[in-house]
Parts: sequence; C-alpha cells; structure tokens
Amino acid sequence: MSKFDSYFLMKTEEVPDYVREKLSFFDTDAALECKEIGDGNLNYVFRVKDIVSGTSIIVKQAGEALRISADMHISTDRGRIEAKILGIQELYAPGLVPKVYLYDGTMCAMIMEDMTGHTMMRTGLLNHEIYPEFAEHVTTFLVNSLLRTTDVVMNHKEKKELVKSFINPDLCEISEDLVYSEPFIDFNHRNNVFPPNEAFVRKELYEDVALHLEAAKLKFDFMNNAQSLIHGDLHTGSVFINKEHTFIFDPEFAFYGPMGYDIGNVVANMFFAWCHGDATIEDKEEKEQFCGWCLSVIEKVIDLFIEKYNQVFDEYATEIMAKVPGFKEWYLEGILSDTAGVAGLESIRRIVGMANVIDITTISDEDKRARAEKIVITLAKNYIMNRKNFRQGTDYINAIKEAIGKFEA
Ligand code: SR1
Ligand code: MG
Repeated sequence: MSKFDSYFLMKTEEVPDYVREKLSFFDTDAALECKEIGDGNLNYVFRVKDIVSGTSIIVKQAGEALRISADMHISTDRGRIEAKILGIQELYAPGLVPKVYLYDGTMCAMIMEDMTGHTMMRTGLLNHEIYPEFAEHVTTFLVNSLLRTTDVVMNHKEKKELVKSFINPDLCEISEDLVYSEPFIDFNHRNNVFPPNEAFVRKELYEDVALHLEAAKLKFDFMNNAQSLIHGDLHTGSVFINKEHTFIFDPEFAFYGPMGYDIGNVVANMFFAWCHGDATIEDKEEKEQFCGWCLSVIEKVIDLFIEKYNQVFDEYATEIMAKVPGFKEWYLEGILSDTAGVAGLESIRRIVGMANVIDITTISDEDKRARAEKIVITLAKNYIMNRKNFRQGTDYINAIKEAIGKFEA
C-alpha cells in the first residue's frame, strides 16, 4: 500500500516522494528539492531537482477544480489525453515536444522531461526576445502532427480509434464557451471588458449579428469537423523556446477537430506580442526590429505551412480519393479559411473573454491598451468575416496594416 494509491492533490513537499516511488530517475540517495512553478489556468506543475547534480524533472498534476476559478470543475482525464497525444506528436514531429516518462491515471499526474534552457515563449516575448527559428519549427510541428493524423494519411479505422480515445468533452466545452460563444453573447456574465472600450465592444461584438452568425458557423465546425488530432490550445504559453530550439507542450485540450484551430491560435498570439511591443518599446529601432519580426512570423507561419503541407501531402497521402487532382488544393482552402476564422476568434476572446493574455493586460498606459484592443478586434472581425480571402502570408500582413491604420497612435 502506498499513499499514492488513491487520488489526492499533492502538496509541494510530497512530490519528491511521489517521483521516487514511481520512477528510478534520480539516485536513491539524491537530495531533492521541489518547487511549484505552474502559472497556467488549470493544473499544478512541479519541478523536482537533484540539488547536487542539477538534474530535474517535471510533475504535472490535474486538479478537479481549476486554478483560474474554483467554481469550474473538469474531468481529470485531461492528463491521460495530454500524455497520450505527446507520445503521438513525438512520433510525427520528433524533438519538438517534451518526453513523457510516466502517466499515472490514479493520481492524474504525468512525469515528464524538464525543458531546461528554454523559456516560456510568452514570457520571452514580453521581454521582446526574438526567436529566429520559431516559424520553421512550429510549422514543422503543425504540418506533421496535424496532416499525418487526418484521413488523408492515416488508416481510417486507426484514425477512428484515435477519435474515440481523444473525446475530451469538458475541455472542448470550455473552448466552445470561451472562444466561440461568450465573446459575442456574454451569457455567463464572466467576460472581462476593459472599461474604456465598453462602448466599442458593445457595438463591434455584442451588437454585430452578422459576426455572430459567422462565429456560430465556426463553432459548429469546431464541434463537428473531426479532421485531425489538434493540440487545442496552441498559444505562446504552450511553447518553451530558445534561439535554437522549440518545445510545444500542454496539449490537454487535444481532440479531433479542425486543424486551422492550432494554426489560427499561433497567428493570433503572435499579434498579441506585436501589440505589447508596439505599445511599450520606446526605442524606435528596437520597436521596428521586434514588431517587424512578429509580423514576419505571422507571414511565414502561413507560407511555410502551405509549403510543408504540399510536401507532406505528396509524401504521405494514402487515401485513394485524396489523390484525385484538385483535392489537395480544395482541402488546403478549407484549412486556410478555418485558420483565419480561428485567428479572429482567439484574438477576440483573449481581449474580452474570461481568459485574457498578459501581453495586453500589462500595457499600463490606458490609451495605448485601448488602442491595441481596438486594433485586435477590428483585425479579428476582418479575419472572421472574410476568412475565405486569407490565402497567403501577405493577406494577413495587409489586413494587419489596414487595421493599424484605422487607429492613430
Ligand atoms: C478555464 S481555462 C481558460 C483558458 O486557459 C487555457 O489555457 C485555455 O486557453 C482556456 O480557454
Ligand atoms: Mg494550458
């Protein structure tokens, strides 16, 4: 019998014993220290470290109540989903996700590689760090993890087994509410709207019924299009990075959904980084460098995705009807429309929804923050309403420039 034979939420001091019991990772006589380092909305994340050798490991445990709100309870099965998808992603995009050493369904805890030498990307971006390889790495990850889990590539029965295994109702419900519904109709009364922008938000989001209709169509696509095994929450807080290497992690929102969801999330979050740089960097040259890089990432993510999509499709497609001339292009068009639509939805929900991003909320100058939010909302509406017109990186750049031009600095 062990105290870890039935579920409880671990305290920091209990985690080293847990690791010793479950894994022979550390020497038996190693002196271990443990710190809780999680800053996400859902889980508890601990770093356990051998004080002498410096070797470390991560333990991530799912609690029944969420950190962001004690009133919200979701299934701890999300840990199983996360551990399982990380294994699949490692297969298709090797080296771009952390290694999972163990998943324990009783304690709903995962023991995984510590991504030492990497910084959480959102933190790095807030310090206006540039990551020259990010667009290359993230598009390799996206194309391989997404296209290779579709019916285009995968055996259909195997894929259906995965669809079953990745049914993730509680976490999907969070996205259905927070991304696709509440930013337009605040029926749960938990939106965070920046007071100086209340009138703008009312007119542009709450009262725009044409926008509501497009959000509704996208919501039904999210709920019904079991296209590929998506990460489901690929914002810059789900990336650990340095100048040479990228890790994509935290895929607990994974399920079989539209692949544009992941690509659109990356696009939207890179623009939040632009907003922070634009509002807070004083030196003109530094601002141009950082903000210019953010835009180049957005452009490259789209263009490199398309380039790699074509390569991976040609190399790996197995479905006979997917090889019919014209199908590859038609399928890509759908992905690109979804990408623009989701880029818009993610942009809007992080401005007015329940879960905001610190890239925006830490802009201390009220006027600058209000301007940034208006730019994001205006741009996002264009992405959603005209999503069929976003076909290459420059379409995004032109739309961004147009939105910025509407609001004088
Ligand atoms: C209630 S959870 C709020 C948000 O945090 C996660 O990272 C997801 O983005 C979710 O929508
Ligand atoms: Mg997360």
